[in-house]
Amino acid sequence: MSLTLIIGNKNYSSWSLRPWLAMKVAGLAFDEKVIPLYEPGSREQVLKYSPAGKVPVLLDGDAAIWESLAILEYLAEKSPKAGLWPADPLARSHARVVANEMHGGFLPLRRNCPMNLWLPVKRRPVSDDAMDDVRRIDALWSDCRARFGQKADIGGPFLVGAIGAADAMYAQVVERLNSFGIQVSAASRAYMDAMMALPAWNEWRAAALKEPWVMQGNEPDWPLVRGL
Ligand SMILES: N[C@@H](CCC(=O)N[C@@H](CS)C(=O)NCC(=O)O)C(=O)O
Repeated sequence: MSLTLIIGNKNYSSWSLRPWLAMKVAGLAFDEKVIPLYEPGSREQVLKYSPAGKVPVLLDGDAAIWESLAILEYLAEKSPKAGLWPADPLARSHARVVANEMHGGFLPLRRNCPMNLWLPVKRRPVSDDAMDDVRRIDALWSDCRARFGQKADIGGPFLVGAIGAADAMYAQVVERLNSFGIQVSAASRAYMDAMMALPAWNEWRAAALKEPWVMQGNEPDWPLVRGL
């Protein structure tokens, strides 16, 4: 298959990070095309690839697949050896549960703490409903680690052992909690550290920091000097 992933700005596009990270950790070869979002003409460019007008979009030859979770499912079906979902049925169903909980939820956290890799981010109070989301995510991650972390046949420091689609779905939450300095339990922090130690994570981050686009209200907490 000849895959191209259409993504938004790496600094801001939390949905784009999901399939991008999954494809990198799964070792799937792909080309990428970055469309800077919320610029004049951005929407028209995205609409060339997806009628929904949103990124990410995966192109497989002439076919276009949009919606991050559908892209992950497509990749898992096309490349079963990539191990994006665990082989064990119970671990697999739990990975799908937590991925779906992320896909449809946590709106207050997503609104209140936008993804932004320029550190430190602008200080702002984190709302009570966003903190409710943080508590639920912290419990969900800790529960995953307690259920699957010790299983010798599954193994690995990620949500259901080895890295996969569930982790890809939460990658942007890891980034948000880290950049906003939000405290979580030791188990969740260890999970975040494992995610942020991935070479793919650092590849995305390094590319994000080189991007020239600055979204209003999401400037870093220091004067941004262009060209550095
Ligand atoms: N449910 C979609 C959400 C995609 C989404 O909201 N993408 C944002 C970027 S992170 C976007 O394309 N925004 C552009 C716009 O709304 O015009 C998914 O999972 O892929």
